[in-house]
Amino acid sequence: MIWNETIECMNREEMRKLQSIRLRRIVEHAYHNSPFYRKKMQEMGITPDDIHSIDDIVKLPFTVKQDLRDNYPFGLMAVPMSEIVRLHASSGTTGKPIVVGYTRKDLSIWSEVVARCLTAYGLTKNDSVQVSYGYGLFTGGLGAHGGVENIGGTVIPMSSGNTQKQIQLMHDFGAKGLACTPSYALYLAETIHSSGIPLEEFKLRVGAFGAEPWTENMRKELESKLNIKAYDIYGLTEICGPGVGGECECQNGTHLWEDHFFPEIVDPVTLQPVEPGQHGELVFTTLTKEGMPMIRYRTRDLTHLIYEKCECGRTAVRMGRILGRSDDMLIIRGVNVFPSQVESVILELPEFEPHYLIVVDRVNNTDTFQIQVEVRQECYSDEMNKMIALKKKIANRMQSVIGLQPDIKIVEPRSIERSMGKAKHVIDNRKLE
Ligand code: ADP
Ligand code: K
Ligand code: ZN
Repeated sequence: MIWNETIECMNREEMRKLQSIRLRRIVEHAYHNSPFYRKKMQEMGITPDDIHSIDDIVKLPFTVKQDLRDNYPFGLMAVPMSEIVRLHASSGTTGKPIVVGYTRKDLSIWSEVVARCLTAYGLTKNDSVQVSYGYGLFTGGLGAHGGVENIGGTVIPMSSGNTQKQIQLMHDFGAKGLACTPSYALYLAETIHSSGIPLEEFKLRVGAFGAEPWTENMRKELESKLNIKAYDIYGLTEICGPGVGGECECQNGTHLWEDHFFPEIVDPVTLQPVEPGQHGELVFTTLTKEGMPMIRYRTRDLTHLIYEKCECGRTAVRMGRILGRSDDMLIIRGVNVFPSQVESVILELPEFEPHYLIVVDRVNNTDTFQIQVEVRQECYSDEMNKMIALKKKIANRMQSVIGLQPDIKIVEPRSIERSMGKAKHVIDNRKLE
């Protein structure tokens, strides 16, 4: 099933025409209604008249997170506040949060794109979906919520937390879909297994997981633990929230809804567009957003784009898995390390639980690199030799994947903190210096 076949399966030439019309319109809107963008464009010596087609997008200035901070809270709004009907903000682990405002139309587009995702996962109005993303300023909860209502499904607005109750109601209400972070899905799975309720008594079939990077190995883990199909949903507050893209039944890339959010991949250093299909930083331009248009917004997410038509019939461009945010990349003894690489290795090895914590520090001018990981109860042993062999096994595998030998600390099952939202996988004590 396809929610909006005309758009999702539009041929590329027509899509580019549509994007061209919309780009011109959004640039006009931003230029005339947002002093921030007008100033930026004037500094580059361009006006909306320089934009003829989507190819001209490269003439436009980039926007970065710092621009949102510098203009906190409402400096980037391009409509009067009377037109803004909703605010959201991202967690903003450092400094001021990022605030975004939506008009009525922006909200309806958001629920349209989430509806496309949910339909691609096979959900319909006959299904109920438990939304276990946090509700509130975070876009996850209300974003997924709007999409479920739009397809006519039954929303179970749980928000995150209260894990025992989540399990109980998921069971009693017969939720077919679960929308939450992959980390929380893992925690919910663990809780179901220890609850003693047989998995067969749950109607769960579909996971809509996102808001943080996750790996193919994590997908396999969640699918087998919950007996579901686990699909990716991608988004970020600055662009609208979850639903900027979603996977289809092929599970072979995340379709981006490029009639609303135009994606580019640029080299994060030179900021030049990369060759088609190459990896780089994902950049979005919102083609229809009224409240707070984003022009060439640098996401910091590293991925690549796939332009071939998908087996599912959709032509909408696909994005490969996100390796991580460039901000999350650790440089340890000169080697680039992504938490997702560590996750992937841990999930390959059956002796370990899929929970881990990376601890980095600097001792005597040298970086230390520790990975704490839980060993499965069945694999735990009092015999030193066995534990040492296990440590060696995982350390060697890390060495071959990352190119760096970590110090492995095996910890007791359930000792690493579980996450109900975005998991925190890294403690970098070097930053405290
Ligand atoms: P914050 O920046 O505070 O985390 P957001 O909720 O806006 O706030 O986070 C958006 C970011 O989350 C994205 O830029 C991306 O790094 C990450 N993200 C969201 N969905 C996914 C996904 N499906 N896969 C990988 N990363 C994701
Ligand atoms: K996120
Ligand atoms: Zn597809």
